[in-house]
Amino acid sequence: MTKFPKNFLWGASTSAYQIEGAINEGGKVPSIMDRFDEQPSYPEGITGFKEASDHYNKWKEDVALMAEMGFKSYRFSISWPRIIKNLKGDINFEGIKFYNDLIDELLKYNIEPVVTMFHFDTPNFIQEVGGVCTDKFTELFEIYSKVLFENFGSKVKYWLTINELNMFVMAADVIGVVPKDQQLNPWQLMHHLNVAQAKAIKLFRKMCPNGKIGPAPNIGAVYSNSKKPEDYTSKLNIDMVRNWVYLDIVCRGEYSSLFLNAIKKNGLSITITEAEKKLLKESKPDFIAFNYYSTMTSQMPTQKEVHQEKKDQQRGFSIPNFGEAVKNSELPKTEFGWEIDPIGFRNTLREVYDRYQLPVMITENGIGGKEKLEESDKVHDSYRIEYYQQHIKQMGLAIDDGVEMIGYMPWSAIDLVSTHEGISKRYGFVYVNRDEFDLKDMRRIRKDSFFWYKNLIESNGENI
Ligand code: BGP
Repeated sequence: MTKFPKNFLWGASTSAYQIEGAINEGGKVPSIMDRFDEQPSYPEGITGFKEASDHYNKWKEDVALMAEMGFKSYRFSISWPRIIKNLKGDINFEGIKFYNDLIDELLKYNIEPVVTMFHFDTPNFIQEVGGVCTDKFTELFEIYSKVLFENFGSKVKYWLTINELNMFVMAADVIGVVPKDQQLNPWQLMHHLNVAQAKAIKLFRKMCPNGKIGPAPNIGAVYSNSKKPEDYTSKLNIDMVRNWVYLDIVCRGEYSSLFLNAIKKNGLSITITEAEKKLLKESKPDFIAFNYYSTMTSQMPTQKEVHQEKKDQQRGFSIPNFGEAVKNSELPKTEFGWEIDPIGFRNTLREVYDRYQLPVMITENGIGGKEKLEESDKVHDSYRIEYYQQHIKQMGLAIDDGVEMIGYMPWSAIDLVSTHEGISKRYGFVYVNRDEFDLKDMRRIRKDSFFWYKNLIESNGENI
């Protein structure tokens, strides 16, 4: 049985726009997520983010529940549109107070705050000038970063730059991070985000010399679908564009020549200035945080056309002479069709650590499912307990293998609204009593997994 490190950060994760609600309260300005559900592409019969889990008003109760579970850490995002009011960078002090109070409350219970600076919710005033696809974005992100470090830098030790930077490339339309009608070169967009991230890291070194900062992409090992050598080539290709390009740039400070050649073959390129090259070289992280849900399996496509399944983050795609993501017949699936691969978790941890030799923090991992509130306020989510048991065991094996780990913050601390599948796709240890459109009383209810996780944390991972 693995011995987890003494100060291992057991906890869980959320993001502002998926949990807070109160989109017009406390001086918050609109974000692209506030009205995402009104876009024609948003699925019907699914709630948006206007009320979410009303954490903006219930945060104290929520933190008390985290403390009751024994959390050592809590990963949440700060809402940019709650902090900055306009292009001039005017500060909303009510927003600053909200997060200061939240952080103080966490520290009161000895819960380490782990802050994501940007989790999908671009303020509308930035979208109006082109959003994440422009140079302006990188400037504005630096201004915002300065405000964050100035106001919270002395209390928050662990910082995450941009949540799932790779999903801006791979699933922008599904998650709603880039409006559907906006034309873009996905790799140039990625580059803007990478430059924004580098600017934040550079500033952090100056302003918070005692803190730690890292990226937070979504990473998952890629398997070859067969013993055919060409399928292995496709695995290498997909690994490069699904995983490594996002970590190479921040950990090594440059794009690999294989990656640049690969996009060139598809008629694309990235414009990189000399100043950016220098900046990227000098902005390295202290650790790697990543979100893990599943692995991907790949083969060399036989068909000649690019095709992409529109479903979600786990979507299939096929690029001629490059790679095709296919279903893995060895793996079971969640109710929402995501492949479940606990051993893949160990494999991914090993690959990430071996490649970059930096401590690792897991900032998401979890299973979404439909749940029923039973009599006397019970929620029997044994499938979630089983999912966590399997993944935590494999994480333990990765630690035994030699992977240096800081903490585990699965998704999510309490129920919240999924990126595009509503509140019925629940992830939390705590049930929030609302339906897609009936807000009921938003009561918080401890699920079976709540008690299981509490016990696990108390024993530092031994009582699994
Ligand atoms: C990640 C995001 C989260 C979260 C999670 C689950 O991609 O960082 O914001 O929502 O996936 O995905 P979903 O909500 O689509 O089920």
